[in-house]
Amino acid sequence: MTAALSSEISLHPLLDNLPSSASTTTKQEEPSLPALPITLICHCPPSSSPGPIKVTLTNQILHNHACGCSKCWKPSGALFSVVGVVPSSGLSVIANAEKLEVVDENATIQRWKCKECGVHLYGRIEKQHPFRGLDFVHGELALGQSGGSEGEGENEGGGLGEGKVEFAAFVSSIIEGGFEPHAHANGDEGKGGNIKQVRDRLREIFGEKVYDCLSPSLMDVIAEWEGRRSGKLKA
Ligand code: GSH
Repeated sequence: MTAALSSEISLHPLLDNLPSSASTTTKQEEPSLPALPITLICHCPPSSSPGPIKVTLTNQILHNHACGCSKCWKPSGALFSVVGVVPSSGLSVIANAEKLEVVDENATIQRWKCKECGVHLYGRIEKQHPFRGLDFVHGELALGQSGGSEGEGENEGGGLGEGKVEFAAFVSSIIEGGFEPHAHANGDEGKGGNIKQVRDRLREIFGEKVYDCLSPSLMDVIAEWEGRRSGKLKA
């Protein structure tokens, strides 16, 4: 049974049609890996001049998760971004790099977006950080290519690497991004719906793995790195 989420609300095209507890289904355990290299393509039309930005990945995308934060790129109408990681060493911009610009130079993650269509091609951490050396990418930008499942709403194939979205992060952040958390007083929940509906549906998909920051194991990695850096933990 699916939690009642207003049909006007899209979590993300890759999540909207997933069955409950998707991470435990057979499909999720038998992912179809896309052929390498994976090519990520921005949303500029192929016929545009100079054409879309293209980025290749020589590694599969790992650890895809849904992120509700206001900084990560979300497809039009979606409340969440789907983000995965690849080694920075395997990522190359192969077409129209001149259209890339950093969204916010002060952010920890330098997110490189297309100046024309706004799609984020990759995010990179340049400063000292436990995740330095990994790039953050949106595998859906590869959908429709070899191994892809474009338009099926399936949580597999395409550029999603291991083929599953593992958890939901920064859920409360969708509110600061403009999602109305409360039902309106007149009983009409309106376009925003409410945050409980969203959390209920996320729990159906991810079980307990629905968080307001990163997952506990990733938060532990960051905290341990900080503890060693500050000297509060032994080097
Ligand atoms: N509530 C904030 C928002 O929605 O803007 C959370 C932002 C945030 O901390 N995002 C996480 C992060 O690691 C997940 S992507 N940010 C680092 C950065 O954006 O550079």
